[in-house]
Amino acid sequence: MTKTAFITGITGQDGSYLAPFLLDKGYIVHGLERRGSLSHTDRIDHIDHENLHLNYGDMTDGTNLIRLIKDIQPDEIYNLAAQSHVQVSFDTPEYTANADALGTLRILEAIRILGLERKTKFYQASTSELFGNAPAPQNEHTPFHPRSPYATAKLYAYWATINYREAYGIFASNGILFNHESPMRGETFVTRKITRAIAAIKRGQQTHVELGNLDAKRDWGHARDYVEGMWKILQHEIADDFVLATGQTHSVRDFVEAAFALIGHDIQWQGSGVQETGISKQTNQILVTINPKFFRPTELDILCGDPSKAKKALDWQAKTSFQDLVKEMVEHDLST
Ligand code: NAP
Ligand code: F7E
Repeated sequence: MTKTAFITGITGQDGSYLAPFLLDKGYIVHGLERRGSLSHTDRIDHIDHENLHLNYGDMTDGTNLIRLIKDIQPDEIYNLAAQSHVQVSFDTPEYTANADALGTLRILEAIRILGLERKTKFYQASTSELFGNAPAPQNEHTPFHPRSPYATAKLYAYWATINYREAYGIFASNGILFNHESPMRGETFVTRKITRAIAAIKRGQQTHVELGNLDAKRDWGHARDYVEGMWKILQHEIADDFVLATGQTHSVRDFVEAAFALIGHDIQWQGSGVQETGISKQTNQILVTINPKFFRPTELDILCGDPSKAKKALDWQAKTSFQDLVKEMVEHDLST
């Protein structure tokens, strides 16, 4: 029987990988599209498929979400929509809570109000940001300590998902995903900011890139691998919560060095604090400077996930190495 999926956040990075993944599996895919004065659908415009349908709506508009879910009657909902930028959440905490925390509640309530508790499975896009500065490696048993308005909103959504599972028997699962990137990554997240800057420097359109904390460490995987994990989480025999991660961690500094090496610059670091610069060994150009405006009021020093539960229960593991991820992103930005 053909399954129907509803993806909120279909126009984002993960949605743009998940939609074709599900279409290839034979799903009918509905997505939530925000109306903007300019189009938001660049990442999925290339998907020309009769089973892909976009519906206008917003995570802050509960009645519309109920109407859509009533009409679509989804077998699976992937709740990917969110104000997903940690630094922006410090400037927009109320909106972030509305979209990320209450938005999740609105979808769960829609499933309950419409009597879809036994039909519709629910995937919540939870995050390694929940762990805060808990010692690495972090797994499903690591205590949470959110350190941003984004993470506190996502903590509410995480627990709402579990509460609706326990209270109403909804197949509702959290994927606690560590950072995952791709050529489709938003341009102000640090990896894509670096790879886009490299392409602009190579073309002579920019001299250097301004960054914040170079010493933060993240467990970076590829979005393509992680959307398969989302699907596997909803195919598991019981609803449960899973960490998806690579199990390896690299600093922002490591990412800078790996990315610039691909265009022939070995970075040498000079100075410290806000005076630190990254200089090309080959040309002596200053390619990296520090701008304190990219520092956060509270930072996460090291994220490194332990994905062994997902490996054992879901037969899932990250396939793309850090080096291959950096290469794919740099090559994409150099070619566009
Ligand atoms: P993204 O690229 O920022 O995409 C976010 C999506 O949410 C976009 O489609 C965006 O629409 C939509 N959206 C935002 N606010 C909305 C609203 N009020 N109503 C309706 N749609 C709204 O994020 P991503 O990297 O794909 O991440 C997907 C999800 O996983 C997010 O929930 C994120 O918090 C979570 N997550 C991401 C990572 C990661 O490393 N990527 C790790 C853990 C968890 P527009 O296109 O119109 O802006
Ligand atoms: O920052 C540091 C920054 O913004 C990574 C989201 O998908 O993953 C993402 O959140 C690190 C931080 O991602 C700049 O301080 C240095 O330590 O790329 P990011 P994030 O905050 O880790 C989690 C798992 C999510 O759930 C989120 O939705 O890089 N950093 N210099 C910088 N970060 C940015 N953005 N810009 C800089 O110039």
